[in-house]
Amino acid sequence: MSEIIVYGTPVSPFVRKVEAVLNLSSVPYEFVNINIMDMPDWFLEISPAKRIPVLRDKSIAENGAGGTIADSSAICLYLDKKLNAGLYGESAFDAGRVAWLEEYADSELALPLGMKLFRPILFPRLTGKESDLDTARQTYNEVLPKLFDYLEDALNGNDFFVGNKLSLADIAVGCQLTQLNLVVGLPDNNRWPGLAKHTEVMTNHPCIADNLSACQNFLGRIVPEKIDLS
Ligand SMILES: N[C@@H](CCC(=O)N[C@@H](CS)C(=O)NCC(=O)O)C(=O)O
Repeated sequence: MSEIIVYGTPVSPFVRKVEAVLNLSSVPYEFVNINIMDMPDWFLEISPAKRIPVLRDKSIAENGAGGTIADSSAICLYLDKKLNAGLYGESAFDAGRVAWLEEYADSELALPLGMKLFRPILFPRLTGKESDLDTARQTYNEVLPKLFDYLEDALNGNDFFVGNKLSLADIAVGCQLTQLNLVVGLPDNNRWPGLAKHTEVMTNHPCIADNLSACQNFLGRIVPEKIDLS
């Protein structure tokens, strides 16, 4: 029996991030699916912000809000401390950079990528309608390039963002950009070669392999083809 429960859906990049951290430390966990369109009351009690993921550590409390943490960043911080995972770099400055790049991925990148590209492609199809490709195209061509420029510079020719070793910054950025890769593809290799390679490496990383294959199973029926937004 696993001590850890993750509540969410694999198609959330924030859930993917938490699963990646657990997998990197080979921690077994139970996954409880939550439908974000219709969150049950018991779930809202442990997710006051009405968001996934939430994590329960049964060694703290098996029921109620007591043994739970909401928000992927809070969860990953907890797991890093609990498991001694070393995902915040080696110095105080590294830890600050990791936290900043995680925040950049989770807000600056996630907002347009999730709300103005991924959802406009996926959500209409869930009810038999056509994707809103105008919105997705505008985000892809007018919003994301500036964010990709910043991330390409932040990589600075390295394979990883901080201390040139895998950290939560890579996981956070990678979990967002794998979302793009699921429905559109990698960042353009000609414009952002470092970021394209980084996304490819993260897409193939064993820590998110199971999550991505669950996403592909689900998306395969709804968005079977990669969509050209250029
Ligand atoms: N800052 C939160 C963001 C989580 C988030 O936005 N999750 C989305 C799914 S990707 C969600 O739960 N959305 C609920 C909704 O749209 O009603 C975190 O890092 O966990």
